[in-house]
Amino acid sequence: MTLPRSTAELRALDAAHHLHPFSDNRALGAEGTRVIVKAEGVWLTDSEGNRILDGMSGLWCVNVGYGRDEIVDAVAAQMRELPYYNTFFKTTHQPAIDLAAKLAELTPPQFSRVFFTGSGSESNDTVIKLVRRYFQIKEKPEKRIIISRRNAYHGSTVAAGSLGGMAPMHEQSAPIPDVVHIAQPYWWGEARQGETPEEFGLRTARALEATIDALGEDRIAAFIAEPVQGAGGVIVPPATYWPEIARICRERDILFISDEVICGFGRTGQWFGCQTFGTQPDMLVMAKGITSGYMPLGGVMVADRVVEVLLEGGDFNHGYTYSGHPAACAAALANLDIMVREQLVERVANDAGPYLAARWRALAEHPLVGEAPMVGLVGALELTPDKLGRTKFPDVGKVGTLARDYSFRNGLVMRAVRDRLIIAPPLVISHGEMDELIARARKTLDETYAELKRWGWVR
Ligand code: PXG
Repeated sequence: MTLPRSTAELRALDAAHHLHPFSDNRALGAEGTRVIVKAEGVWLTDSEGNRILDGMSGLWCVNVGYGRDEIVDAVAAQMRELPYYNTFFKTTHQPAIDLAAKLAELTPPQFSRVFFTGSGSESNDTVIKLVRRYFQIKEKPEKRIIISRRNAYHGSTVAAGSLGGMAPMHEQSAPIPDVVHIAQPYWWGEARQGETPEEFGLRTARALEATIDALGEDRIAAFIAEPVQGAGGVIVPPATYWPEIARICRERDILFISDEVICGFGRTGQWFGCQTFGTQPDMLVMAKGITSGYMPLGGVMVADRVVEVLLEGGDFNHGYTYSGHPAACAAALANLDIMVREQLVERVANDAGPYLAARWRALAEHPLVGEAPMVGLVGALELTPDKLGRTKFPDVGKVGTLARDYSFRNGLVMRAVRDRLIIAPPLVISHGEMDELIARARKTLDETYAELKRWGWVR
């Protein structure tokens, strides 16, 4: 038996052997990582015994909370019965079949088929191939361009990273051709002075139409977007944005892809974000909340009218070893059972969502907060030295990181994106825990404000 290692030992080994994602690994090694040892409900415990409220559901995924034996048991039972088999070459198995049928039931009516993957990134790579294959079969192979948005996140593989609009990622790995990025609907950060959110929402939506016209509709295959941009900082579009996008997608011969890796499975108060915002996607991208993160799994729902064309085209030469992995599908089925039985989507819409939103939006009165949007159980706090002028701090990201570190010390995981703090807690978070989350967030704002006063960055 191996003895438990001390925190110092774990940190040293981690620094010596582990390259962390999206990290400055030298700085991280010097500073030392936080070692998480267990979790229950919405609470994490680190190797020093600190209990931390997980305001981010891990990485936007643990929707049903930690410690669900039902999922663990379903996975263990499946692994004893059939730990692995593939879904290539004329074979299949019950977990993949049951999950595919379940997803057809839970997703909007245009969907009855799913392509399984292992992650959100793999799902978006799959989307690119599906979209291009669709127009090849329709004998419009010149329709190849996919329109996306700046500051979108669609994953980290070469192709998914290209769909995403993250400049720091593109600087390190040039995007693939035939992806074009338009403006994001980020009113607080990007509207002109005097432009209302409604005006700005229409203007940014119409950038889609203008781009289709400029490049030629005969070259555009699809538009991809997250209902609420998550990793980009929880960018909640003005009310005019989605209806206008929906109109443009209806009028033009392009496919619309809703990337629901974060917004899916109850996060926004409906099963899927497209239902909250009233869009009609042709493909719906899933991962994260499909298993609440207990096992890695992703998928792409493909609308019937697209499937019909794909079926005419014969072989689709694409797939992953772990497409429809039986143990991951078993985790998803158990997870979805919990969501249905405990009515977690309804809970977000009618109880937890409104409860947290009322308290969260009140944080906008804090002198440091410019806006405090929340949809369902996902929200953001824009930190600013000047609310009315919508001014940004110098050295973007410094204040966000400062506040994020205070939050950690206060026992609350919030993520910082630029100078925006964001939360997406598990959908099971209780009223008492939401009160605790708000108290810790408020303390974090006060401490950050006091520090910025010492720096002379606020008056
Ligand atoms: N689409 C969206 C909308 C996502 O949020 C992906 C695709 C890619 O999924 P995978 O499973 O390949 O990671 C994501 C992932 C962050 C953060 O820092 C967000 C994600 C991943 C890692 C970090 O907020 N989202």
